[in-house]
Amino acid sequence: MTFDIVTIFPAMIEQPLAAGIIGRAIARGTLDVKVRDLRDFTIDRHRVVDDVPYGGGPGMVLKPDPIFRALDAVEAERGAPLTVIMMSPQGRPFTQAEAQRLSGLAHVVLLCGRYEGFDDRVRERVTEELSIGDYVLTGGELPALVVLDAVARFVPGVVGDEQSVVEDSFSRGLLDFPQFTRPPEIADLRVPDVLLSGNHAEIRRWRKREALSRTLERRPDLLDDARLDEEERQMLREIKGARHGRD
Ligand code: J9Q
Repeated sequence: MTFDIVTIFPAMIEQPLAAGIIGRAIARGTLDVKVRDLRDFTIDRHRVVDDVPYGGGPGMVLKPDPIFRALDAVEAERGAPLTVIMMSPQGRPFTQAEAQRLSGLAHVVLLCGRYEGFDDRVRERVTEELSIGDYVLTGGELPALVVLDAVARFVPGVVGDEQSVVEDSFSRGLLDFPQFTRPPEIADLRVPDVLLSGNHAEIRRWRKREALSRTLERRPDLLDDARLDEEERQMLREIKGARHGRD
């Protein structure tokens, strides 16, 4: 899968992508990421990418023409039509389901905004507008990295253990169960006995119950859409019953 990322700060993208699982996938050629410096698509001496807003007001707006030229260049290389994703607080919420859907595409272009945003005419060339959450950032570079990371995990060969991607508990709509490793005791803190018992049926049930009670405690909203089996629905009733009147 190929990503083209259009930004005025290529270093913000390049350094993080060189590390870890994504870095290895790029080195192996499983992923191809091309970072495009928006200033390379200006045609004036000073490589200006922004301008004052029509109608006045604070801040600067990203000029449309360098973005149009950048998208023309990507289109010439990758072929039309492009999937162009604009990172913006006005976008639809980016979710795990969106990540999986986008991983089915051969190429994705990520546009990173800055300042007060893009000239609105850029939206003519945009196929999707995505937000990673309701907070104010200085630009779309970190959101673009978030989207790339979540999408790339679904590309075959990126994550070593294919099974872990599909079985990831968040993909099932629940929070993870707690994990432990050696030693069995540290500073008087013990690993739960069941995990040392070797009883795999018990361990599986304990993990289910922990994932359910954590989700109920911390993110009850997730339970509305979670895909639960009959055993999990029964456990959830028990957990709710045991908690009754305690909160
Ligand atoms: C470009 N705050 O915020 C949340 N999702 C995307 C964004 C964002 C921002 C500023 C610029 C994207």
